[in-house]
Amino acid sequence: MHTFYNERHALHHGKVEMFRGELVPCFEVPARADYVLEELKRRRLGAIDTPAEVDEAAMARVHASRYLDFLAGAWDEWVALDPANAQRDALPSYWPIRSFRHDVLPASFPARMGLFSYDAGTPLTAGTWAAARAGAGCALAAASHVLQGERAAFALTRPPGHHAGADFFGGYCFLNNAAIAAQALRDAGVERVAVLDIDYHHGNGTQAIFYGRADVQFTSIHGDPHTEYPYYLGYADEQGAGAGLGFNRNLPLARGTGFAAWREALHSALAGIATFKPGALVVSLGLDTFEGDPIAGFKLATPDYLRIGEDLARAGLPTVFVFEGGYAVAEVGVNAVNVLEGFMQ
Ligand code: SP5
Ligand code: ZN
Repeated sequence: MHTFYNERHALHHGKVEMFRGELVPCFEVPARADYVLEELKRRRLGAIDTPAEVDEAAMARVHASRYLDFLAGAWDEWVALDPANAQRDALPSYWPIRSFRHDVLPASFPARMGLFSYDAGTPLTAGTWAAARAGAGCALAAASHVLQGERAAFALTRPPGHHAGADFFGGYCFLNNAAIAAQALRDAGVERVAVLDIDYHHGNGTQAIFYGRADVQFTSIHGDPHTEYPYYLGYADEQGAGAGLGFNRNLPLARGTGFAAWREALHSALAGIATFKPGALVVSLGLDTFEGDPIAGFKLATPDYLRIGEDLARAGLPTVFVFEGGYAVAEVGVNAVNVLEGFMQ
């Protein structure tokens, strides 16, 4: 399987995230991608290419222009607040909930930062924009590769993407790589695209982007939002809205779920995808379902990821894999490549 990778991912390297009143070291670190890259090479999974510049127009098909403009200038605005900020990650402190206005763009940078985000765990750094754009470019290149007739391709991207919505960042995500890939497949003429999200956390950004649409079906298997991040979305009764009713499917599972029950959910998800008869599949490939993950609660073991790849291959669809979460850094490479190798067998 072909991999699309850009070393510029490492330009995004947050120092700290807010957790229970403390700034703690980031879980989403550059070494995650390094481990995956190393394992891809070690097991000779296939060619690894770095795409040329990202297609801006393809990004703008998913994200609001005022959000993209904000991201492009955010670091400079942060540093302009105080030159000492150059040494600190940018984190939001204010959010416009419910009765607040969302149609204003305050002049204040911290106010705009809150308008475009939903948690204090997603630091924006000097290289975030460059890294996120390079990642979106990898997702687009993987989609193109599949459009050219390849069975599958892998976008090895970070920061991850599935928590990012049309106009917000959060959950370590800024640009929704999977959604950008899915939209690119649609725009290239694939009539129906399925997105399957197997990250431990509900893909709230991807769901929100496609919630009103019948042409992109979204299915997610994740920790029950009653107890797990992102808490406010990902419940089973979210089935889509308007034309999109029936094209969104959430399969929340209790914290502590092991592979047997998880795999049943996967088979149910794949049955629903088959009914949709998509022309292509985008997999949001999070590996934080692993038993050793420091911030998640499922109990999947390393060999289970081979079975996941085999099950996904049985769907028989042109497939774009997009890297998402997975924070057991030393194991994330083996687990990710197990899925890809299982798929190719
Ligand atoms: C892409 C992705 O997987 N994003 C996940 C974002 C999760 N953010 C909340 C993390 C909470 C960290 N909890 C630390 C527990 C330490 N024992
Ligand atoms: Zn996750």
